[in-house]
Amino acid sequence: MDNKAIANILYETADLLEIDGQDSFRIRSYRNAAQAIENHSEQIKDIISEPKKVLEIAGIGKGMLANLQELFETGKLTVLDGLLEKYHPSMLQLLKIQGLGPKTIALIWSAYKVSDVDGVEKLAREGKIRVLPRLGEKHEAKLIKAIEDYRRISGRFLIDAAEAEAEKLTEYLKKFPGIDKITPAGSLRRGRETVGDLDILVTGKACTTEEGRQKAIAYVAKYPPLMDVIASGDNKISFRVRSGMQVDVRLLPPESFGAAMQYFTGSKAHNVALRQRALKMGYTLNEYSLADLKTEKPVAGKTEEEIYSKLALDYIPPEMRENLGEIDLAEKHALPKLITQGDLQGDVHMHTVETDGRNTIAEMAEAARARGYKYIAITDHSKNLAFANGLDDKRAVEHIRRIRETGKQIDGITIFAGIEVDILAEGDLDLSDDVLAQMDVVIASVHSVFNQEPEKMTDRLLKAIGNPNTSILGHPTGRLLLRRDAYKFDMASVLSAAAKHKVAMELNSYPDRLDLNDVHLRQAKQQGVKIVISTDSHHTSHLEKIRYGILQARRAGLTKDDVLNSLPAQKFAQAMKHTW
Ligand code: DGT
Ligand code: CA
Ligand code: CA
Ligand code: ZN
Repeated sequence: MDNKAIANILYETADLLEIDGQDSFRIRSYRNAAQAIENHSEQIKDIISEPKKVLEIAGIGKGMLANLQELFETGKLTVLDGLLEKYHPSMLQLLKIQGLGPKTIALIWSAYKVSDVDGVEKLAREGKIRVLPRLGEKHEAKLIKAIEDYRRISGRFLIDAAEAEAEKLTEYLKKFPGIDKITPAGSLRRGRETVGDLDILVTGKACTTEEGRQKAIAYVAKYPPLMDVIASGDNKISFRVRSGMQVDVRLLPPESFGAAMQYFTGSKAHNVALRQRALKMGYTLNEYSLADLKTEKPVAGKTEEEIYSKLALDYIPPEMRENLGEIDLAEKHALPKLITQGDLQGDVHMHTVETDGRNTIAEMAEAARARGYKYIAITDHSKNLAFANGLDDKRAVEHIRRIRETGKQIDGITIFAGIEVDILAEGDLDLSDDVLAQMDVVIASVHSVFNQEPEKMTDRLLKAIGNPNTSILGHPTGRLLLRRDAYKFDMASVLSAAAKHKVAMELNSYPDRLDLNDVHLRQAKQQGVKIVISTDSHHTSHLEKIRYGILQARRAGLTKDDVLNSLPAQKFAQAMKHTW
C-alpha cells in the first residue's frame, strides 16, 4: 500500500464521517492525516515499524498511528468498515461525482435513505432533490449533468491505477500454496490507456482439481480490499475492490494457460479474426485450447506461442492485438520490430524546482543516469504558466547557464538546456526568439485557452510549428484522460506542417495524458513525422512512467527508427535543430 492509497482511504473515511454527522474535529484529523501522508516524501510502509518516525509527521497523532498500524496489519480500517456497513459501499461511488459533497449526500441520505448513484439520479429526475433544504432547481440540474459526466468516464481507470491494483492482488495471490503463475490479461496486458476491468489469470497445482479451485476461490474472497463479490463459479470469481474497480480472477489448469492468456488478452476483435482463421485451417479456438475441428483433440494450449505458431503466424505482441492488420503482417513475417524501453537513450521533457518540479537539475540528471540514459533535457515552464512559476526571458537565460554548469559537474550524462514554452492564444511562443534560439530543445505546448474554434486552434498550432525555434510539439492534443477531452483541431494539417518543418510530435508518457494516442501516432508515422517519447517528470520518481509511453508506441507499431530519443546524444541534438 503506497502513500496515495493510504491517503485515499483516509479521505474516504473523512467523507463518510461527515455524512455521518460526526464532530468536525474528528473529520479534520482524518483529512489532515491524509494530506500529510499524500505529500510525505517517505513511504509509510517503509517506516510503519518505527512508530516514532510516523508520529513525527505533522498531523499524525497516536490515534491515527493506530489506524495506520491496523491498515498495514489487516488491510482494513475498523472505522471505515463500520461506516461502509451503515451506508453501503455505493456511497463511495456517490462521493466521486463532481460537485456532490458529503454535506449534500448527508441531506439526501437523511431525507430518502438513498446512497447509490442510480438512486440519486432517479430522485433528481423526479424533482425530489430541489425540495431539500438549501438545494434548488439549479442544483438538481447540475447534479443530473454531473451524474451523466460520471457515467461517461466511470467504470474506466488509468493504466497506472489498474496496474497498481493488479500488483497488489498478485502479491496476495502468490501467498496461496499451489498457485504459481499469475498474469494480468485483458486491456491491461494490451497496454490500453484506460482499463475497464481487471482480468487476472492464475494457474498452478491448486487449479487442477475442483476442491483446489474452491479453496483458492475462498481465499480470493478474503482479499482485504474486496468490497462485494459479483459472481463466483467453478473456476472464476468476479468482485469489486475498494477503488471501485471490478476484477475477474480465473483459475486454469496449466495445459490451458496459454489458450486462456490468448483468449482473455483479447482484444475481442483480434480473437474473432483469429478464430475465423483457425476454422479455415480446420481448428477450433477457445479459452481452453486450439483443437482439431473433427476429432476435437487439442493441438495447442499450454503457451500462446504454440497457438500462434500452429496457426502459421509469427507471435503477435499483446499491444498489437486490436485487429488492425496485425494478423496479415504476422502471416507475412512482416510485423514491425516494436520499440522497447531499452532503445531509448534519453528522456527530454522534465521540470525542476525552478518551476513546478520537486527536484533539482542535478537530482534529475543523476536519477536519469541511474536508469541508464545517456542524456536528458531540462524543460521547465515559461512565464504564461504563472501558477507554475514559469520563467521569463531573464530567468530562462540564467536557467540555461545553471543547466550547462550542472552538466559540467556531472559525468556520464549529457544535460541539454531546454524549455517547455507556452503557445499563446494567437500562436506566438511565450519567450523571445533570441532566448529560444539559445536552447538545445524547445517543446512548445498549449496550456491555456483550450476552447478555441477548431480553425483557430489549427492556425495557432501551425504558427507554433512554423517558429524555427520549435523542436517538439508537446502533448499535442491536450487531452487529460477521464477528465478533459482533446482540444479540437485539424490533425492532418498539423502533421503535414510538422513533417515539412521537421518538428517532432511528443508522446507524453504521463498516464493521464498518453498524448499523442496510438491512432495519431500511426497517422504521424504515415505522414513522415518523428516522435519523441518523454515523461514530463516533475519528480525523479516519475522517470519510470516512460513505460506507459512505450506501451502506446508499441500499440501504434512504432520502431526505434520512428523515435528521435533513441538516437545518440549528438544526433538527437541535431534532430532538435530540424536535421534528421
Ligand atoms: P476493458 O476491460 O473494457 O478495458 O477491455 P478488455 O479487452 O479487457 O475486455 P473484457 O474484460 O471485457 O474481456 C477480456 C477479454 O476477453 C477481451 O479482450 C477478449 C475476451 N473476450 C471477452 N468477450 C469476448 C467475446 O465475446 N468473444 C471473444 N472472442 N473474446 C471475448
Ligand atoms: Ca478487462
Ligand atoms: Ca473482464
Ligand atoms: Zn506541459
